[in-house]
Amino acid sequence: MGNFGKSALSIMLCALPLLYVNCGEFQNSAGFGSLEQASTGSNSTDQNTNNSEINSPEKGPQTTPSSPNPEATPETTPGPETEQPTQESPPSSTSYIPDNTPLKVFPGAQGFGTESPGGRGGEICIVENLNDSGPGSLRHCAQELKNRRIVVFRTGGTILLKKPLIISNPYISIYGQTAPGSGILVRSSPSDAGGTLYIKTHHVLIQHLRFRAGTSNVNASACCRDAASISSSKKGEVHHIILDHNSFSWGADEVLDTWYDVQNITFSHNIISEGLYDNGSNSEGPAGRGFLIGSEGSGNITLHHNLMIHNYTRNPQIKTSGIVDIVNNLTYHWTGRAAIQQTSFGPQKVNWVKNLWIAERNHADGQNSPIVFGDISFSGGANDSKKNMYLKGNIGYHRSSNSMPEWAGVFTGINKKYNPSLGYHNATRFKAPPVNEVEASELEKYFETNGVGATAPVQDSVDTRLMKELKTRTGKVPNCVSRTDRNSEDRCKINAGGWPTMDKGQSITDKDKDGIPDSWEVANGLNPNDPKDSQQDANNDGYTNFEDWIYSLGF
Ligand SMILES: [Ca+2]
Ligand SMILES: [Ca+2]
Ligand SMILES: [Ca+2]
Ligand SMILES: [Ca+2]
Repeated sequence: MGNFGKSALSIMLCALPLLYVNCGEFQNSAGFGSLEQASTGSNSTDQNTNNSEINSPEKGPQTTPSSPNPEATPETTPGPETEQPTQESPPSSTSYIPDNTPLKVFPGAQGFGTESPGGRGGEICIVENLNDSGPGSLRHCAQELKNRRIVVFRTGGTILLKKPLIISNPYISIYGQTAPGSGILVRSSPSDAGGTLYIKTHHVLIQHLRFRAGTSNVNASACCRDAASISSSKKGEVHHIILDHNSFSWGADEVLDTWYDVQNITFSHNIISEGLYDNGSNSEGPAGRGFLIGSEGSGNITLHHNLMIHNYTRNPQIKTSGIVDIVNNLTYHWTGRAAIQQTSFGPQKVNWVKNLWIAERNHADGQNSPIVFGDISFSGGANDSKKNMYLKGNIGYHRSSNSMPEWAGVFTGINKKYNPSLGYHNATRFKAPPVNEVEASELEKYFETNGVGATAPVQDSVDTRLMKELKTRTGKVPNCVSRTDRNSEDRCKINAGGWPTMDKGQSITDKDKDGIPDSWEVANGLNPNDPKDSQQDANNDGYTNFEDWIYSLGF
């Protein structure tokens, strides 16, 4: 069975809610093909390092006997598909901007897929309560509505989902910065097994939302509990996704991932934090994984100016067969591997440009040492190929300055520095849209100055803590609840500072419900009693009046 079939099989199986347990078992199976295991066939080298990452599935020798075919299994799955994807709806008739617009999804957007209209020109859908579903809920606007749509918030607070939020209808922009009070946090239910957000369609923009999964009390089901996952079950259905200025945390599989054939995606200015380490309900063992980009068929993906913090491993892990442009991302504090490039789905084209990895002060967290894997751990396997990584200006534990060779931070096994004669590095950058760069050494300052994560309307207490921990070089990978007390405590309440208090705030006045507040309409020559004018373009710059308003907010 080819890779296509393998992935499709596992997706189909894991898509069935009744087979959650099987998903966990699959996760525990192999197919993770690190170079050292591929060459030695055992984890003895790992054991010699007293390294607890031997329990991590990405190192994968611990196959589960009940798994029917270890090689048929990716280490992650896109999670439950509790609803069938709907047919793509035609763009709303109110839309005047063609799909093939060269206009960026927002002014200044950079990276693959940012030439997208998102929900531009669509119906304004107002979230005015914190309910799981029903009129006025986020689920109604994001999941149930089929039209091209723009989602705005008239309340702040925490939305406690009863089941995952699944966006499978295309052409949508969700603007968390419109929320009053503390803004919006989306949280998974402890009594549900799935992840928080799944994106399974095209032309999606999400800004300034917080997705924090948290622990699940459902046994053996945490395999798919990401804070957010972009995944497809069909070639060509998922593309043009832009996740900008969001905060993702407390996933039990990864915190954030892409899986299968997804294209033209940009992750910018997000915080990906605190993958839950010993999540208790996960049969596969310790996780704490950050950010995975996979798998076969996926490509044209940009990661720029993201902060990964307190994730045990995968900061990020690139496991695709297409171009991935990784620019100006900062990782602080990991305890297994920092970044990983893995060729198990075919030859790769990965640009690593001016990224920064900062080890925690003591270089250990009672679990592991980050030093033995390098700043970028290159794991090959059956699909090893030449010239599949471009390296420029990355700074980490092993490459502390730009006077060192570009590949100084790359390792190909435990304590095994990359030998340039292997020829994995490419002399030129793989073709990708331009991204404004700073030097890696300037990144911390850049984030302090410009902010990162969901900063609007205000940063929540989780991100405030994380930024302080970065600055002071403190903090831990959360190990919130031991396996024995899984059902008795909310581990994130114990070890990760607790769920933040999110104020509802005071809604703006928007009489005609066109998304723009009355005051701004009056001040800018629009009509606060005309619901149509927000989707027109008074200054003829291509962006609607609604977008002109929202980007005047400065977030
Ligand atoms: Ca996952
Ligand atoms: Ca209005
Ligand atoms: Ca109006
Ligand atoms: Ca305009």
